[in-house]
Amino acid sequence: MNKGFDKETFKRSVVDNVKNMFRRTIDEATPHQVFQAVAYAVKDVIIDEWIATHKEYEKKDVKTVYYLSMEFLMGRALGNNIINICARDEIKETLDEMGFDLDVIEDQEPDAALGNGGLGRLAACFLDSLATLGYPAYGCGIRYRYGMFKQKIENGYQVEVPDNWLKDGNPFEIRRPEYAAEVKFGGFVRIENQGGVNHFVQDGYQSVRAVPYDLPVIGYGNNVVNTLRIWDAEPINTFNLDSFDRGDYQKAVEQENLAKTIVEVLYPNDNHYAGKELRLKQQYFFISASVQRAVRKYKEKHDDIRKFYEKVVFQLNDTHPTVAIPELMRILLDEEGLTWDEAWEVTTKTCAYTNHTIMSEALEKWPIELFSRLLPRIYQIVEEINRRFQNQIQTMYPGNQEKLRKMSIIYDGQVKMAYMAIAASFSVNGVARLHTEILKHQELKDFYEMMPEKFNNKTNGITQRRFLLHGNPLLADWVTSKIGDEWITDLPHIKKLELFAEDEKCQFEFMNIKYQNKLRLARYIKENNGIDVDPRSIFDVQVKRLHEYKRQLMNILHVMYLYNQLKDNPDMDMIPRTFIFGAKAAAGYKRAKLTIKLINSVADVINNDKSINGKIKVVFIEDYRVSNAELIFAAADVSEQISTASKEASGTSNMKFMLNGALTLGTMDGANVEIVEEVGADNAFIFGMSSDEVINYENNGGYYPMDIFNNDQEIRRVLMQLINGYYAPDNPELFRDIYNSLLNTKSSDRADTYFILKDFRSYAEAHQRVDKAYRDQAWWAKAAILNMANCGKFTSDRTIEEYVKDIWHLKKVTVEM
Ligand code: 4GP
Repeated sequence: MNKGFDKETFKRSVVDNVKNMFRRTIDEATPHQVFQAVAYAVKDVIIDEWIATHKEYEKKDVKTVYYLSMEFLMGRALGNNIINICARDEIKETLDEMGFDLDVIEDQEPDAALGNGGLGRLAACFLDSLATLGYPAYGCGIRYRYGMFKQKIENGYQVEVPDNWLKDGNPFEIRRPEYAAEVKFGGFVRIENQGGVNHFVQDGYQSVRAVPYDLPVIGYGNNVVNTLRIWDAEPINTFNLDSFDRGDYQKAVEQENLAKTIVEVLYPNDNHYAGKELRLKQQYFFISASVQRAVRKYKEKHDDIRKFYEKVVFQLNDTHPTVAIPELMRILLDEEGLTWDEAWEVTTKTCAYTNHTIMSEALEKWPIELFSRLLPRIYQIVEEINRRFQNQIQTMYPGNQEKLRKMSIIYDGQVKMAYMAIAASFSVNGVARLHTEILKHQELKDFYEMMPEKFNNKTNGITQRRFLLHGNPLLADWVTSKIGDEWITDLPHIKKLELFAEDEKCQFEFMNIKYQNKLRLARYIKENNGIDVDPRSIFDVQVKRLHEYKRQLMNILHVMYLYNQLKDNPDMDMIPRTFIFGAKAAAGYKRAKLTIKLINSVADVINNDKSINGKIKVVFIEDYRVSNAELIFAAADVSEQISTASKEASGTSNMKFMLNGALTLGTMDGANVEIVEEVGADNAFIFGMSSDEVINYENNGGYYPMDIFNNDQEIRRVLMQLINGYYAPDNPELFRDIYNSLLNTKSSDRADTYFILKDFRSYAEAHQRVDKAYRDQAWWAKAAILNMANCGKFTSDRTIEEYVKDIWHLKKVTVEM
């Protein structure tokens, strides 16, 4: 209940907005226009709280975290904002009276897809939790003109369509030209001696004007509104005749182009580094603007820049924002006149770094040539950071050349961003217990040995406000009816559901709600895919970015195997299963895209085979994104979390499924380990090699998948179907690359790098356990309720409290209205 909400004011506001913005009466407005009008009306409701929050921050002179991230995968704002101002019922009713359906209006909003996957969505969940807990925070990122591409499936193939999310404007954003900053690229560094002191001046550069747009991040029911600040680029001086006259024509054009291209598009890579010059420009662009602004803001109230870290902490979301380190050094040295030691002390007390992946292809390494050409002054500073860091290594490990070679920030013609992040941060964290242990003892072993005190774990979390309260209203209401609504801001309260796990009536209610949600998803699938799915079948779901290590391939190979069994024995006793996939592949990731084609080809054959009586259906949901994810989690029975053990840093969809009462079918990887610890191995389906086993094989050159091919007829049959045209009659060679990746030892990679065949039998056996378990509906309902009851640990509220306590040291603020 929102006490301040007034129906009549809101109605008037919506009607007036339609008039003022579109010169239409409300009954003439299109659904999209109504969406805009409603969004502006909601903005009216929160604007005073937004102002009040920042007044309070200033009054209290609070310490603030700046969450620096190339990605914020926010999804839609309207529905979430309405939930967080606690006015969902009121606004729904008001709109009903006006003849509009809130769900339809929400559907008009494009997703803000300024992120790829886990890392970007985590940032969005963190912002929600920070505001809800009342901590002073800014998210700082880029206002990409085009976000994550929209995925179309044409003839089974992924086609990327530009995501022009801003084409109708963004009702919630506010442009803040008063905070614009200049960001410089290229040129050279000149040393100017003024009164015996050397000054470093960048000359001959190109520059752009960074202009921030602020988006409100609303805390749940607490009047706190934080800010996500995303930077747009504009030319410094719009292209004009002045510069033409001065003979600067070329430069003026270039600066205009730079401004246009720099924020044009999000790189669509997940767990992978693209190494493109423009990407480094994007990084420095938003970092320089954010750091400059943070310093300026600090100086408005404080005289002593050497105490900057008392009021500011920068959290680096992976290595993408690591140039914040030399950029802060630059400002402190060149603009604030600090000595190196003073500047270093401030910087190393301000910056903290989170690692999100051990995938080696994700490690950012910039060629010196590129880095120094683009950021000449920053490069000088990195060299000095490296020189001093090398000295430190030599002092600790005298004469150990190996250490120097392995740990240098600059080595082999490259700048290694992760090493700089570790050397200069006061905190280095992984995102699940197992992941942090692997960082400490494998990937970053040398660094951990040298600076163990920096390393810590922060197991990821998710916001229950979006992923249960908003995404699954039926189940959310049911939970509240049983245990009250404290879980909304204190998820561990959900433990009380345990009392109901054995209660037959509750089990029945739970299963009925799940069924309603499956119907809702079935309707979505029918509308979007034209496929009929049976809501009484088991909904077995794998939704996440497409990546070899996540092993969607193992999933579809298993579907092929199951289908073979059914073909041989049409009367086979099995509970009908709907295998649901959703995944975008990076635009340049060939094998991932071929895997999407394979899934769709298998779907085509199986879904059209009448002889199996609909016992298996395969659905590839087009354009998996935050908004349809909410429908998918609500409807899932089985959550596929099947990465090769040791490869998935944490995973967060595993937590969203659990929150919605799905059972995990997974490996002991990432946060699955902690999920199983909370809910008990009996209430999950665990299979496959452990991370130790995987790492062992890797250290010893892998294994021989050919042995499996030779000895296991059923697996061989599935693999042969990849190359005999079974699923591609027109082009039997179509899936040859996938076949080769699993078996061919000639290819430069190890065959079956991700141990798909090695884990296959154990995976198939786990699927049998699922089938058997589902037959006992009472058992299943109980296990599902227990999953919900034990997901308290996985709220991002808990994660944020840990960051605050161990790393950020912020104080909670209350905002009275
Ligand atoms: C992801 C990890 O792959 C995932 O396990 C983790 O849950 C998530 O970050 C949030 O920490 N990494 C990326 C990436 O998205 O691009 O490296």
